[in-house]
Amino acid sequence: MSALSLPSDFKWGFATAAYQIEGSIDKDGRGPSIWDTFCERPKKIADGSSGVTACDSYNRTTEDIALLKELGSQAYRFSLSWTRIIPKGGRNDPINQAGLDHYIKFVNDLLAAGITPFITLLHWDVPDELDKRYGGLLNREEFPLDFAHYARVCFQAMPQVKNWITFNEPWCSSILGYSVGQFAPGRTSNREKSDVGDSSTEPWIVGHNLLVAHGRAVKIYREEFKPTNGGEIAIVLNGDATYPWDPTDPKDVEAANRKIEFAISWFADPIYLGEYPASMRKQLGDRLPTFTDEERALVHGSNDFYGMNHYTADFVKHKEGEPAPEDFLGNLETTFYSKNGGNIGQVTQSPWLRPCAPGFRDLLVWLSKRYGYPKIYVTENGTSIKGENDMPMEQILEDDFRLQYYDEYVKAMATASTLDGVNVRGYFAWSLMDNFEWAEGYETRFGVTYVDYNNGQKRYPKKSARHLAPLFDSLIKKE
Ligand code: PNW
Repeated sequence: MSALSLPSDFKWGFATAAYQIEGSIDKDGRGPSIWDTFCERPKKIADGSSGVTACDSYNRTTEDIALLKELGSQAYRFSLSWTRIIPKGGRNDPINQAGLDHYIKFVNDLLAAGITPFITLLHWDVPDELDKRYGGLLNREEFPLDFAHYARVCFQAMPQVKNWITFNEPWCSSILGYSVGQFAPGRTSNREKSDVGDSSTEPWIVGHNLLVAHGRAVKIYREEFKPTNGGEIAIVLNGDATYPWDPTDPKDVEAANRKIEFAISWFADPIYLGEYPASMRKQLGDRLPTFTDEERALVHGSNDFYGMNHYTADFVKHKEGEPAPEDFLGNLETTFYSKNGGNIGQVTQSPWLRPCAPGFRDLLVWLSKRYGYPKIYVTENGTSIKGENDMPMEQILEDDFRLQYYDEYVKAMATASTLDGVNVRGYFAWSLMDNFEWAEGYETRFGVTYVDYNNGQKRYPKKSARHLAPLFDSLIKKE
């Protein structure tokens, strides 16, 4: 066990996102995002809630920084609310200095506390005005140009920030926002959920536009800011580890690989290899956009590091016959049990999440092999707990299930670093505190810190919060 280690310059900390924690949606001139309007629609959020107050972090930056310090966090990954900085979002729309000043101060306060900021430019809260003006993420010309302008405003205002992330999880924005309709803006072919949307085409267009917008922002950073400020920039991708349902069936083995291609390589292949995966082109044909030469040049080679969000694993069973037009998995199904009675992991509060730490090591190796052993920052990892929200507070604070999840996942990552040559250099636990868990509202808690929503958003660190500092201290090599 003591043979496991992480590199001496390894950084760890906690992660959050603006809409999930900030609240104060009208303060200091902030404009509405697609999540504000989505939450107002009936039956979109499980508990009928929204980010109106959330954890009130907009008004508690000092308290949040003190919490990070107390827990030993060396770095903090958070996102900016685009509509605080440019309330309407567009490149010809006014900049809101009050919103920008808020983040400049926050960054300076973090640095003064010795905490390294990792900034996500967009964690799903697209300006609502851009959605209404030209279809938001669906617009291949306008959206990348507006995003690139917003990115430039942020780079310019915060030269002291050396770690930038363009987008969080384009898979979720595309598939959950434009195929399943479970996330904003809620478009889908399912007419019980939405009057508008086409699940067979829109998610692939949105994914393409996010890649191009990412590429545009990276080009600006590298040409206009990196030479003087230094610093790095990348996109964050999510994806599960996979195992074949029947390891002796070559079709299940292939399907398990194809599931990762449809989730991760959809974005990572264009970035590292310059083209969409062959498996996706084969299934989707011309529903998957084709890169123009200009677009390809923007996207290919556009990551300074690999940003990895990872939570779970699945067994994968291939499907026979033609996939449905709205299929986004790659003509396969996922299961919790394998043919031989294997169980992927214990249930949590999140239907899609079951802990399986060996999968973390396996996926780190898979990614490293396919993309040439890039530097990896794990930008999210964590778990909910079945029934946690219904427990008395004393019991919530004793979150041994979460503590064990972190212990096993961090050790699996250290194993990949020590034994497999994986170049992992940073880790962020999701999340610093319980927060607005999107379509699940506040019923699902992912925090290492309990937030008492009924008593002024007061924060109470859970047991898991105090486990990470000694754990990383035992693994990170001393100079
Ligand atoms: C991530 N899935 O979302 C997000 O980046 C966070 O904002 C979120 O709070 C966290 O994970 C926990 O959910 C995901 O259905 C949401 O596979 C859904 C899925 C994956 C990631």
